Amino acid sequence: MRRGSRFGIAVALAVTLGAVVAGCVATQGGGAAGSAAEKVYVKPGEKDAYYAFLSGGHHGNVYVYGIPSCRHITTIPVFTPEPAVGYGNDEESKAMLGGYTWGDAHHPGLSETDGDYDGRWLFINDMPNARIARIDLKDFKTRQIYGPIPNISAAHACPFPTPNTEYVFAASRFSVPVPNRGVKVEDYAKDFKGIIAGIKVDPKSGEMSMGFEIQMPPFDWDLSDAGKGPSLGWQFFTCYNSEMAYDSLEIKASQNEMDYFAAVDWRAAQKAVDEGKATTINGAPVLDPQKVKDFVYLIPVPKSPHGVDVDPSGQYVCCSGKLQAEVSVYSFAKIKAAIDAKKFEGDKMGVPTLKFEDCLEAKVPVGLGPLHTQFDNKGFAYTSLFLDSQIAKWKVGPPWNVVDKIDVYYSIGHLMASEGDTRHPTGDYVVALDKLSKDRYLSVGPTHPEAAQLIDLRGPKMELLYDFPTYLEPHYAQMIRADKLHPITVYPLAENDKPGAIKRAEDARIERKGNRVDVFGLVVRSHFTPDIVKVNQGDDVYFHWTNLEQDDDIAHGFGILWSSKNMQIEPGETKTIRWTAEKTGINPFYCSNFCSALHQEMQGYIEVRAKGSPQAAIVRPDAKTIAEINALLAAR
Ligand code: RUQ
Ligand code: CUA
Repeated sequence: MRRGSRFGIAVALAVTLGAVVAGCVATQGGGAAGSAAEKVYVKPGEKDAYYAFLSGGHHGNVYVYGIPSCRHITTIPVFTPEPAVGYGNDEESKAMLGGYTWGDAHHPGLSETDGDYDGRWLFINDMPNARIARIDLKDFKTRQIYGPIPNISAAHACPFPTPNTEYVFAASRFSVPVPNRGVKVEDYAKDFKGIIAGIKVDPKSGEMSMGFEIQMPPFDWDLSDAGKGPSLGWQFFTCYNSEMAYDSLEIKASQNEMDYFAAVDWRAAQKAVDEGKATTINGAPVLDPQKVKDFVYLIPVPKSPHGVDVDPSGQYVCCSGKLQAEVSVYSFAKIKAAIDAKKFEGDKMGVPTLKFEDCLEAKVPVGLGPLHTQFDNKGFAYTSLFLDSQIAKWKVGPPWNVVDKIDVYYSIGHLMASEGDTRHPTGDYVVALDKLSKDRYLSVGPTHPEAAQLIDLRGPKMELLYDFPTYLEPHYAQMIRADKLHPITVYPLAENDKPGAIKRAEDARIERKGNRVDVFGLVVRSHFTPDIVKVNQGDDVYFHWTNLEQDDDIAHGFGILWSSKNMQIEPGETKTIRWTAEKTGINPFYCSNFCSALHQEMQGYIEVRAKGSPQAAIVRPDAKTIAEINALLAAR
């Protein structure tokens, strides 16, 4: 009902605005001059100023876009198998997925140094299975999936790296018994627990490992952000359902005037764990605030908060109550003073609660349904308004007023500003990540694509530049200056130390032990060595293909007919895939990735003989084949 009329107004407004805008933007001056079309146009052969990483939601992946062109550049497989490149098909990525074929990815988190994106890694959460992945931005590949994190049920407030990427975090969206065991749902308040986890990140390799866990009241822990500047060393987490309802949450969890955000002193938490003050539960060191003190506090927030966002200076913590028309801005100095003076109102399961009035700095009347806030370089904040379908721009600091609003289409969730989570946002763009798109695109049936909208922040007023649809379902996204990333073009062969790697034609071979067959092979334009593989029915065949190319973009594929086995092998890379010879007969394979004029000729045969047929323990290519391959390599 409400939404219908809202759309009606929005459409009418858009039409009017459209007429006005069409008449005036062309005359706007300054660095951001030109029509909206000119501002998003990136000429053929030119490149975008920013990389944007959009979470793929329940698609489990990360989408990479160029901004301002809004061109989709690639999709990085993370929590979900991707047959085109063989992600989840080759043995290494299959092991990394750990048997899961689904994830729900919400929050990309770029690694930071000194509070600015450093372009090394991108972390992202899989909420339901409480996992965090690390993507290496040297090659845009998922390199680690950490988890399921013990005791965490649905890592929504995750990963939100600290300013020097010391930690990424996870907090339980659904509380459950910890350790999980046979209890009654009705005993929720007594037996269920929330957990906040601090996951350490190795400063050199990015490898994640368990740091600490904190037992929290069984609220629904929702979102997080890292302190910086004066609040460096603290991590903040919002929650809803401080009512501790376990059914009909949409009603019962909206009763209290105030819920909370937690402030965690992560250095103190880690120290307590290092001093042996934690209890090990399911392999994780868990701190119980009823026993261990002085590292976690609760601060009241009105009306079912969602986003928590720390401003670039690190002085202010901005929380949005979904059912409120205001952003509550807290002063970290005030929070710290109240903690130091031990001015507590009480406690929740051992976690001291501070007083709202002691910590609040300002209330900003942004509009209905505030969710998330991002920042620019001119002292303004931008808050998404789900119910109003708008973005409100407001002044961080007195008089804490709203200075501009823009309509978005429709129902905005997160928003992403250029370098918007750092100490130095660039203030160029914000992208609205709308939950609905309704009438914005050619219809493709009942489910519409998601709508992302590029908005220019460079002028005095926000200006909508471009709409672009995305596949399901971006939640959060981050945008980093393109000149901070330096992806590799090939994997240097000299550094390839994979166990299955071979680098010379002479080393190509087929080895057999019992019914395990290992094929150590080479791919190079336009040949598989070996291209005839003879095995017996029932053999377990491990193909280890090394791509000897050292030219960028010359990837080869390896696809086996009548199977789900396909993968891509990039220049200089070795990948292993396992295939079982189920039936006797001839089984072709081919290069599935277009690589050369003779790509179509790049194929081979697996001859599957009857069980027990005599086979040599090792088969090598003959001298003639080696000479031919060496000629190919020389011509490469
Ligand atoms: S959430 S629409 Cu999953 Cu980050 Cu706020
Ligand atoms: Cu190799 Cu196509």
